[in-house]
Formats: sequence, structure tokens, C-alpha cells
Amino acid sequence: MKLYTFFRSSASYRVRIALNLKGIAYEQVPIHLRRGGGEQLTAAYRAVNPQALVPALEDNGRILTQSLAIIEYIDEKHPHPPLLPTDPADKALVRSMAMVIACEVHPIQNLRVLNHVKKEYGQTDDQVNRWAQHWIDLGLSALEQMIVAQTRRGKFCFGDAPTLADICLVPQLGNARRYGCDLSKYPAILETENNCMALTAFAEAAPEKQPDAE
Ligand SMILES: N[C@@H](CCC(=O)N[C@@H](CS)C(=O)NCC(=O)O)C(=O)O
Repeated sequence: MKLYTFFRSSASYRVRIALNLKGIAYEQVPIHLRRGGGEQLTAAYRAVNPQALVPALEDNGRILTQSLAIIEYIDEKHPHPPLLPTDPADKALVRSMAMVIACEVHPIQNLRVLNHVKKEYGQTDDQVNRWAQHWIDLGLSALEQMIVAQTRRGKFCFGDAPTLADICLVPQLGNARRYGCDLSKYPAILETENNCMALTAFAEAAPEKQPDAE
């Protein structure tokens, strides 16, 4: 398998965690999101992913995009350990936790969105950071409540094994810190993060551990 990735990309980080949890060896193809105006925007990379976003996963001659689709593909092809619970309602809960991050928070504080807000609407770095903080805070405060309220409260977002929800949460916390969010408001999230980072699969997927890290 070949993963098109950038060390600081949280969507790529999600896929790296999933591959590590499954014990799957893979090759990394670094796509630098800033160098030369962004390698994701080149014609060569657009041929891999027409959305000009990382990650993309190449497997058996097929290229897959969108981290959640990639992770579910990996999970279906390599079912152990499972990344989703089997009970339909539990599965929906874990997916909804993942989507709080992947659908509601991450897309509106992504590089291209923040660049657009700066360039087209004349916002300063400080204003753009406050925009990112606002949406991250909104999502994390909802997720904090979801973690505390669920019936299978354990070491992770859901129960005692890492799931898709943890895979989305941990990389988002890196972004949150980068934008100066106060995470002390989210004790259940911080406890979950600690439990995740104690696992090699999460620790080895961290941005600073990647071959393209700066
Ligand atoms: N929904 C997509 C999001 C992918 C995405 O936004 N990737 C970011 C890095 S985390 C990216 O490539 N950004 C490049 C840009 O904004 O130009 C996924 O889950 O794969």
C-alpha cells in the first residue's frame, strides 16, 4: 500500500493510525502542502486525487481518497482489530463522534479554507486563528458531552478499545493546540487522548514521527 500523506495533515494522521492499528506496512509518498505553493495542487497530484487533498491510498492499483472512506476500506479488508462496534446503534454513535470532527470541525479550519478567508475577505492571521478556535471549540465541547454521556464509557471515546472516533479525535487535538484552543475545558477528551497516545499505533503515527516531519 502507498499512502500519499503530509506529516502535519490531520486527515493523513487518521489513516496512519488506522494502518498502524491493523499492523499494515505501507509506503509513504510525502505531499508537501506549502512547498512551492502546495504540491497537492500540481497536475501530477491532481491525477491521484482530483480534490487536491491528502490523504490518498493506493492499493492493488486502485486509488482511494477521503480518510473515512479509506479507513472503512482498511477495516473491511483487515477486520482485526475492528475499528467500529458491531451493534448498529453503537456503530452509529461511533460514526457520529467521528463525524463531529471530520464533517463539522476539520473542513472549516482546513488550510485552503483559511487561506481563502485571508485572501478574499482580508482577514488577519489572528482573526483566522479565532475562526478556527471557534469551530474547534464548538465541536470539542459537543464531543466531550458525547463521550461522558455514552453507556459504554471506558478508556476511549467508546468503550475500552480504540475506534474510528479516537482516530479522528487525536489528530484534531494537534490542530486545536496549533490554533491556541484551551483544551483544559475537556477533561474526558484529554483522558482519552492520553490513553490513545499510550498505544504505539497512535504514537508512531504522530506528525513528529513521520519521515517528512520538519
Ligand atoms: N475530508 C477529507 C479532508 C482532506 C483534507 O482536508 N486534507 C487536508 C490536510 S488535513 C489537505 O490536503 N489540505 C490541502 C489544502 O487545503 O490545500 C478527508 O477526510 O480525507
